[in-house]
Amino acid sequence: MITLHHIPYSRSMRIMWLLEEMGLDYEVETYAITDGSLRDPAYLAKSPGGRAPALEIDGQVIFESPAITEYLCETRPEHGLGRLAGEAERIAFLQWLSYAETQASTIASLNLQMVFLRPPAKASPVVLKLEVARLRASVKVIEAALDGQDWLLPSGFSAADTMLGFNLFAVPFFVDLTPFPNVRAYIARIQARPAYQAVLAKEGPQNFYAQDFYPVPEV
Ligand SMILES: N[C@@H](CCC(=O)N[C@@H](CS)C(=O)NCC(=O)O)C(=O)O
Repeated sequence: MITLHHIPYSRSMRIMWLLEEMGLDYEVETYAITDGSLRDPAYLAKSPGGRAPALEIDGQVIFESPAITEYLCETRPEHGLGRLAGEAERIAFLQWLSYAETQASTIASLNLQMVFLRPPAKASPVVLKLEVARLRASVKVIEAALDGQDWLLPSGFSAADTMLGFNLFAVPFFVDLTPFPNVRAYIARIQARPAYQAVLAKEGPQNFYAQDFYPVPEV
């Protein structure tokens, strides 16, 4: 049995979505960032950094969503969701897996400052402005990549989309997507996928973001 160690609406959604796209059976063990469950020694033995996702599969445990994604694609090539060594889009595929984490690190920083910090702790408006500008710049890259194509790779949907597409759940809380029509159409295509809808049905309503949009306070 495959077991996904999961925090709802976190990066582990990437793996849940990929498992759904592959039609694999899996169990879910759920954690929360704030209740100490990620610091349980039994969990730290699986994911030493106390982060999610971790995936138990084929008699081993893997942490880090890009590594899990790559492993699933390599060991289950029949689903056609990876671009394996020697294939034409291999380099682009690997780049997008890593780029998803480059962008997610900015989202994580904004989540920390805009959502988790509670008074009297106060985020720096200067840092927030810089981080939002960095996130917007990272969206521009996706906008350009999607010019004339539906998915990140010209040949069609792949696990690059499950890695990076997940980020686009969070991005609209911080960046106005009005100037990014390709990205908005991409999000609509993601939302239309049955596997993505299955993930949302399992997750239930998100209660992480309390506002529709988090504007940067005036400097
Ligand atoms: N690079 C890792 C990042 C994993 C990560 O930081 N996950 C977050 C949830 S999105 C987490 O577990 N946070 C718990 C914490 O920071 O204590 C990956 O892509 O799997």
